[in-house]
Amino acid sequence: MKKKLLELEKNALKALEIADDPSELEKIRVTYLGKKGQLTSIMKNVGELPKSERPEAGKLANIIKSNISKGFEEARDRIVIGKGDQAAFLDVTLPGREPLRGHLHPITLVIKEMCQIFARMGFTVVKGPNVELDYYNFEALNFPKDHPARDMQDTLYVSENVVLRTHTSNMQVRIMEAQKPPLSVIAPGKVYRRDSDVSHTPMFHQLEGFLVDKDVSFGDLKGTLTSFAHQMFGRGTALRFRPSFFPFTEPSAEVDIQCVLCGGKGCRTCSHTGWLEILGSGMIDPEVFRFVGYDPEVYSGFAFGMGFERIAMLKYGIDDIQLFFKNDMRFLRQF
Ligand code: 2NM
Repeated sequence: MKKKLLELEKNALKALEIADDPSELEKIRVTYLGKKGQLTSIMKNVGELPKSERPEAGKLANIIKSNISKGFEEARDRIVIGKGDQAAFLDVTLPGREPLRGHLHPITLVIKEMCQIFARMGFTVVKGPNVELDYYNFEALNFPKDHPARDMQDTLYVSENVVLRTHTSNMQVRIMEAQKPPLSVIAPGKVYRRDSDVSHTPMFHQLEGFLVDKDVSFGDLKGTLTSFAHQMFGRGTALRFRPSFFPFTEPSAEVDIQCVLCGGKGCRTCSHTGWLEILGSGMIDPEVFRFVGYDPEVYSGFAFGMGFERIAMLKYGIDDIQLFFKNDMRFLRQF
């Protein structure tokens, strides 16, 4: 019986291998696996064997049945799909699978929203090179040669005089060189610094803005940034301007908003201070105007810079900056 079974398996698999149309396939199925097929009739005979041989024969018959069934399915896939006749397997009554629909990245959403706010206030949006001359990234912005930002620890150098820009202010110099005031421009884009932990990534996104005209005052800076914060975080949001230092502005101020999570009462996000730092700003240093050939006695202006990731984290309540760049669908799907 064992020999018979093995022979039958061999013949069946061979037939399945050669078969190349559905009706032939069906004939093979009936011949070997059908109710009156060869395998079925052999299996019926198992009962007539001596008792000691029955288990082994039964087991073998079952294995062979499953091998032939598998061969049949493979042949069916090969013949039906190979001929492009998928309709044979297509159940048109099943609900369709919805295609994955893409959407904008949370950082892109925040970039768009912030650019719209400043565009409504009359700012022009410009973009420029990410690989920049040391001159535009540092020199003309009044960062002296021994400034710590120029250290290799902080800046990614391409060569001695070329860096990956560490801020988007490189654009401000390029614009001022090419145009005369009045000017109001924002520059969104990628910037690069040698840093990586829960609050830093080596690439992040920044918005810098500046405005130059006659008689621009610190009041204009406060008004513009207050209007921005109110549009971004809500009308009632309180702001706080703290004295600070930047090489390209004098005087300089860091700007805090009332904590968006606790409303100023104090919580973990604001380190129990009630305030969140969101940007740096100041009146453009006369030294910067000298570099680009503007007369500091005639013109004045303000400038500011902020990180999109930080704003997005506050807006959406995200506690790990790395999440933005991990491509994890469980995170991205939520926006
Ligand atoms: C900041 C803070 C303060 C800034 C200054 C300039 C320029 F080119 F006009 F001088 N652009 N951006 C600036 C000033 C950026 O970021 C924290």
